[in-house]
Amino acid sequence: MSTGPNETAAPTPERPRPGASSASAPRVRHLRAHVVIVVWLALALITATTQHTLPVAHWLAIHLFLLGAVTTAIMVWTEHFAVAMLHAPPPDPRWGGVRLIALNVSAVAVLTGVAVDWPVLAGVGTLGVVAAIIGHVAALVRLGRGALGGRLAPVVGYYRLAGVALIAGAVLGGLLATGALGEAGRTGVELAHIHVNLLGWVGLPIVGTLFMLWPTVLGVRMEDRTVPVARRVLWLTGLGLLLAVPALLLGARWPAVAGLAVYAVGVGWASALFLRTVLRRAPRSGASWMLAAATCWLVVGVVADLGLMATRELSHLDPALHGLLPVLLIGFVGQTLLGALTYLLPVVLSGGPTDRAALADLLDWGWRTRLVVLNAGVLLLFLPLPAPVGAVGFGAAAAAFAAFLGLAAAALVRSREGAVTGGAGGAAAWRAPLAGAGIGVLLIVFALVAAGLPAGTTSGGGGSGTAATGTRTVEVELKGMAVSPSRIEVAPGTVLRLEVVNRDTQRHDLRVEDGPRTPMLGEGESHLLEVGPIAADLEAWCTVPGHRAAGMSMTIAVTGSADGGAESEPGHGHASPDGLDPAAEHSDGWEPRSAVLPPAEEARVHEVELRAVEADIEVAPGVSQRMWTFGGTAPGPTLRGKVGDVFEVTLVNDAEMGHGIDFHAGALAPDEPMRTIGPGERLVYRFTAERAGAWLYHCSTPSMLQHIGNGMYGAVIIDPPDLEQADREYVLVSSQLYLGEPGSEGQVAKMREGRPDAWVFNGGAGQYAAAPLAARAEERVRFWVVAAGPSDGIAFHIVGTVFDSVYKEGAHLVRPDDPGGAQVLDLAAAQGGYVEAVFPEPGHYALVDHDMRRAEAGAHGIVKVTP
Ligand SMILES: [Cu+2]
Repeated sequence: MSTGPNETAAPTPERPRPGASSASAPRVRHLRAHVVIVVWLALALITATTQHTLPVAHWLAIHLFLLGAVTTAIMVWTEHFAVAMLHAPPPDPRWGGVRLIALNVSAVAVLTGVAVDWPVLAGVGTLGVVAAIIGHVAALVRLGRGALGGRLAPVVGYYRLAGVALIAGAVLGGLLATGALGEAGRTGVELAHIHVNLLGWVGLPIVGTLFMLWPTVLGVRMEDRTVPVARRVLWLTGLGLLLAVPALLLGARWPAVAGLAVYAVGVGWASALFLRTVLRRAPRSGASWMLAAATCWLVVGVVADLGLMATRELSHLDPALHGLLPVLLIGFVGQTLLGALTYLLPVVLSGGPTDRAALADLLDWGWRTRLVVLNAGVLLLFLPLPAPVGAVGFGAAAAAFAAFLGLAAAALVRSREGAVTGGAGGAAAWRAPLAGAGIGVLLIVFALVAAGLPAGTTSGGGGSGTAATGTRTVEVELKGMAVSPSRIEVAPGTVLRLEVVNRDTQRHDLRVEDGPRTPMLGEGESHLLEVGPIAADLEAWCTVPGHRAAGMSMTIAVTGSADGGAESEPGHGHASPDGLDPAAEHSDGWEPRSAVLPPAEEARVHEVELRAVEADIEVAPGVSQRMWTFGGTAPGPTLRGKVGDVFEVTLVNDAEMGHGIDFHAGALAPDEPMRTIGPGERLVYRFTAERAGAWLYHCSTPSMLQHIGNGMYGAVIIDPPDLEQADREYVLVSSQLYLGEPGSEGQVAKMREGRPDAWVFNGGAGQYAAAPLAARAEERVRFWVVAAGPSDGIAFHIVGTVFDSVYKEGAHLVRPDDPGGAQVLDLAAAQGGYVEAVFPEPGHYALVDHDMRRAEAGAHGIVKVTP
């Protein structure tokens, strides 16, 4: 085999052959493709910098870049390099053109479909992308058949595998974009989609190509070991993805970590080879510096991704991963594109050596400044700095990109003129379609921009009178249990679109009366809601239970309509169910909640799992109520330990809305452990109980009035170090009971106005009257009491006793050897403590809340004392 220059240098240009038209044909194809790439890049840049005015700007910017620009570039260049490395005859250019057009048209369909929320179009576009890539992979496989096969033929394996990755990635993306998935599997699919596309479709061809391109750009011979290393890296990265992507899809964290680690080893191996190459000759050109910096960002990105995945639950990975996107998208992918095009555009676009040097000079203009600005920008975006610094970083990176785009556009114009004056027969013929395509893409995007602008203004005709035929787009924010604006006034007939953004950490949606609704939106997610022409007043609200009652609603009012303020709200007025009778009979099979408090376990670390679930519970004799609970009971389980013990509580959300948890017994920064987690998610809450007391724990999700009022509370008992042994210990958690559909207007109104249906101990009205607590005469009995609220405290008293020991909120107020005694343990909402009594003789001692309204409405029980 020959070891001529083509084996070590880039398998580059179609050399100028005699006959102008045949010489220019590939050049014209490249020119055309790169105009499209530059247009995509420009659109991505525009979208990224107008984030706040577009409904799905974040998504759109990323996909204009990756699906538009990068995918087109990869398709063009992998085919070009495959031909060179396989020493294969060039494939039929017509089919190549068809694939590129199919890809671009499909990409436009996907982007438009998502932007205007037309899932069918997005779905069809996805199928088009998949078809184009299948064609591309098939072409790469066909190229290999009967080709001579150069030394670097293994690199083509990267391209084929990348194509397969994109097919998988596009199918997953299509499922996400069309909303074909429910909420349940979304996280896994999203993570798999991101990884297979970024590390597979984009990462593999870049790493593969660098084996050849890196020494070429540096102008040195390839390392001897390049080919075996390239083979092994392909195996490692391929196997890594094959393990990581399905694992992410299934939510299996550790196999995913293992897969990513294998991928990282592959990248590390390749980088070590690149490093050896660069040690022989330092980079001098802009292209080589950009490729070097890009490779560094790849390593940073993969290692950081691996670290994140190893240290947090998959369900919490997504927000953290977004912090990595600038590194991978701008630092790695974008910069690789810039570096590669800086080197390659002159090679494929020039008509001769002089021309080539001139183009190279043009593209190299100001590269040092651009390099520094771009990478400084990525660094600012990557480091955990305050938001304004990140914005500066983004501005810097965007400026560097814009500068390159300007140069690339100039290069394309220049070589187009060269191609035309050079007498290429086909040149004039493609100008019109190319211009048409460019203008078409621009028009689509301007339409998107126009559609998405938060107009607040009515466009269109019909300015006179009350009738309007215009479209109006209004930005709507969901935040802090409110929809803002809470009222929109429109002229009759106005076509209304709501751009709904969730600015809350909790998930919300917005449903328009008799109209469309958004999916559940996570923090920062947005959705464009087409409400259509407005003929009459409408309400819109969040459908998460309780949120509408808490105030998450808005009115869409038609101006001039005859609503004289006599609004009748459906459901308002016919409020609470009938009052309950604490003296009635419990239903068959009813069991009281045990009040017995077992001693603390010896273990110093207490591992507890609490599952947030909804349950129907008999809360008063014969009355069943839907409750929101920790662990299926209200109150949730009582935890007990000693001072210094560590509690590691795993909260699993098995309910259908978000919940969180807050333990008063330990001090820590609330931000992470008290956050709201969505359905299916889990979080670990670890605290050290540094101080003794009877503490409350409760759900931390707004509206806490509703979450506590519906049952999400419990007690944590931390024994004081000198705690004497008692003969018996009981725990009583007091709370208010609100009957009715949880979160309904009627129920929430009662909570707000402080009109409970009952006051209860351990969740049941009168339950210890029906099933008395046991004690023996002369025994010392300790009663731990925690006032859970949500709003009322308690005046705890036991009829017929005197408390000789009172411990309230961390302090012993009365001790047995004190001369004084106590009649009541008074606790405000969320306070706790204990009292001790020695029952002098057998009998029935009533335990009550000595606020008699409450005692008579459920907060009473009996201690039955036997000889
Ligand atoms: Cu909750």
